Amino acid sequence: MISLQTLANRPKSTMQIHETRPSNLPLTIPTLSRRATVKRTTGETDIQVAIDLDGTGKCLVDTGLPFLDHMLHQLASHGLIDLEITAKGDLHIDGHHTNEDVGITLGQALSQALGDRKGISRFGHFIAPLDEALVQVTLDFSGRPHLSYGLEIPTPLVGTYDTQLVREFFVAIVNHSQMTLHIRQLDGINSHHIIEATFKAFARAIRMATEVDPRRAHLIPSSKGVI
Ligand SMILES: [Mn+2]
Repeated sequence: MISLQTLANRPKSTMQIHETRPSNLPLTIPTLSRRATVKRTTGETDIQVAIDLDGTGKCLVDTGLPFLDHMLHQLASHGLIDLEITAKGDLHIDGHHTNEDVGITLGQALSQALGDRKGISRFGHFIAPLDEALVQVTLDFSGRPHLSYGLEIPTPLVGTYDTQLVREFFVAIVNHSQMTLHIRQLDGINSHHIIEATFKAFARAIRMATEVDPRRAHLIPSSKGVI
């Protein structure tokens, strides 16, 4: 059996990703630039998303849907993702198109920022509590879009936000980032708490899945060699 001391004394040959960092870059800028900007304009909405997966949680979002903005702040803050989103949508009809198209554009930006998925952990999971609410999120940047949605939100509205839009948002982001996503509500009474716990768990699961695994930093994390 290998002792912990033996492991600690091993040469750190697997940490090459740090050693290949150009010396003129400050330490806060990762070797891999995992940023993307996507602009999407339709007859219904005009959306721009800028994302940096190696951010610090800076968030500047204005979608016209205040509760969605609040959730996107959770995503940035707990995912350590820098996020800038502006959306101008047909809110005179309702929030449906804007909510969905923010999900689509964010999914596209996430996919672009990840590129060929080389070096990432790929899988992520988290269980987040928010007071009485408890939500489990499990995801895989598999290249195969799938959503299992297990939330039972007890009220039709949170503030002015239609709670049916939560599922629509995740459908959009799953399809356009090609992610497998399972959301399970383990507990919860309050609608705001249930949705916010979901976004917190989603953020932490994304953070886990997008972290670079130094043991295979230059490899695509699939036995097939491609995602
Ligand atoms: Mn809140």
